Amino acid sequence: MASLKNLTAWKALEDHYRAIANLHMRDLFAEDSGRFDGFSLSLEDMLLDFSKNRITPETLNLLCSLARQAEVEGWRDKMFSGERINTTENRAVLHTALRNRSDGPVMVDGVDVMPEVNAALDQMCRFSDKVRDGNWIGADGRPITDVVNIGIGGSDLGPAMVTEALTPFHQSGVGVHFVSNIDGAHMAQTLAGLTPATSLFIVASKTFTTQETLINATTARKWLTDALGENAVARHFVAVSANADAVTGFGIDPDNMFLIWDWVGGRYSLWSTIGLPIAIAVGMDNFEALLEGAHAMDRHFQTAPLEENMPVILALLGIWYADFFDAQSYAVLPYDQNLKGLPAYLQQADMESSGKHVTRDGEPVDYATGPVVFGEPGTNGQHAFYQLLHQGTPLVPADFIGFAESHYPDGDHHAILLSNFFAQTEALMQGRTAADARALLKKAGLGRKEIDKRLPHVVFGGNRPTNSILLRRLDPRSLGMLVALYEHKIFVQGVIWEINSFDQWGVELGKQLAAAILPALKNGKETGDHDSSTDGLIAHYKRLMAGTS
Ligand code: G6Q
Repeated sequence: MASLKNLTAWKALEDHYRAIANLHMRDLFAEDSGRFDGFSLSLEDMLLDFSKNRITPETLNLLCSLARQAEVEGWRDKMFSGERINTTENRAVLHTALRNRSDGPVMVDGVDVMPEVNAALDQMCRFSDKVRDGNWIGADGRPITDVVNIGIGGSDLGPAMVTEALTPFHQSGVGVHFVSNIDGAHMAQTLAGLTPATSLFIVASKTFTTQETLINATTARKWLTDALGENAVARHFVAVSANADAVTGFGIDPDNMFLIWDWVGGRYSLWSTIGLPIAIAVGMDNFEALLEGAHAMDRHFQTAPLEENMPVILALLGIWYADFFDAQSYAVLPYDQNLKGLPAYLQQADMESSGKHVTRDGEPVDYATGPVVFGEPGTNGQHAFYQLLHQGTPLVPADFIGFAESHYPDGDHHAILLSNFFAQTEALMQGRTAADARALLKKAGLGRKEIDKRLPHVVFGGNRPTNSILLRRLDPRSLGMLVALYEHKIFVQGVIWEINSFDQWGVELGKQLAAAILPALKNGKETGDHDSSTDGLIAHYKRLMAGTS
């Protein structure tokens, strides 16, 4: 059995929870005019305001003791120094080496990986410059106008999110597209707008065995060779992978392969050559600024005391709600349309890392681990699911993320956007008391009877926790800091929950199961191999396809 609950800090937090669970943040703010100063941190332009949480200074002390007793600092040092902390896959976890902007070495098994990392960055730089400058010539002599990244999961979500987030920094007329889904619609609809002679495909797959990516790449290859012939493949396909043999087997010139290493986890790989589409879209200077932002957060994570350490604080608050308040989800709410991919990105980063039910030693956990992550950009979410955040029965902690400056400053859009951000966090914290609600209804001209009837519906309990993350503007550096902040938050939670945050056996299961059913869909083989529901679905599919249903 896991040992977390035996830690003295855990037991103290259980007692403390009972003592403060019914405190209202409204009162905590009223009692302490310095609450914002006491519960906020900054790094460069990034402010983390965590004062609107159900905590007191004692909560924070106890949570930091928990982090110390769980040896967060020791595990952090193991990660940064290249120890094989991903034990089920026997791998080091070194996405931080990819953005190591210091001159220092990073050792894996006694070998400094930095020369290889820097060589890969140089290769990315040369190639992305060529494509953007029109010097990478297609089979018929024309320059590339469109790049299609074919990948899925970690080989898609990170680069897609960052490329979109940095839209104001796109440097050239080269369009960058992402195809991930095995659903033929995704590839067909993307290709429909493209010309073979001016299209370049990046096949992004660390393993180069992922079914979706290989099928999509095969479809793209046929589309290309039907128009331009087999010889065109070398000019129109490049690969990002750790599997050189499979890349060559697919027909891609090894000179056009960008290397990734087994110590880079898929969902932590946007900083690697998997970021090639980002570099093509925004240029290598901006890609390096992204790395530098992440490196600044790495340094902060490594050096700041736990009490002042942003990722540690975010992680501890997440544990406070998941394990003591029984919150089973949390919302990520970017108040920036270009960051609309962030919730989906963090869904993978967080849920694939923390969706674990056994400890690193394989013992069942007897506490909650990773919550469900969801979100939408504000203000869209306000008109959709915020109702539940304000008045629903579950407690849903939320992270609000915004930027002081807009890349699109015309009119009042941005001030209105941010006023919504701030107002929502205030309302979630304050709620609306019965007295205020009554006064409001009275002012609207309602009679006493009608007021009594409506009152329960317009009262808001408040006391709903939020973190506010405010930065100057969304740019490569601030985005790097933001993403690294969440990566380290996830890491700290994994250490405290005693889980391996870096494997993903659930993904592997999906890969195997589909392979087992495909033959039954493709040929006339009778079903009967599966449970009655799965067999029933297969049989009904076949009847529909045969026109007999
Ligand atoms: C991420 C996971 C997973 C992976 C995809 C694609 O951490 O491992 O999302 O990125 O399954 O894998 P390939 O890059 O090997 O195609």
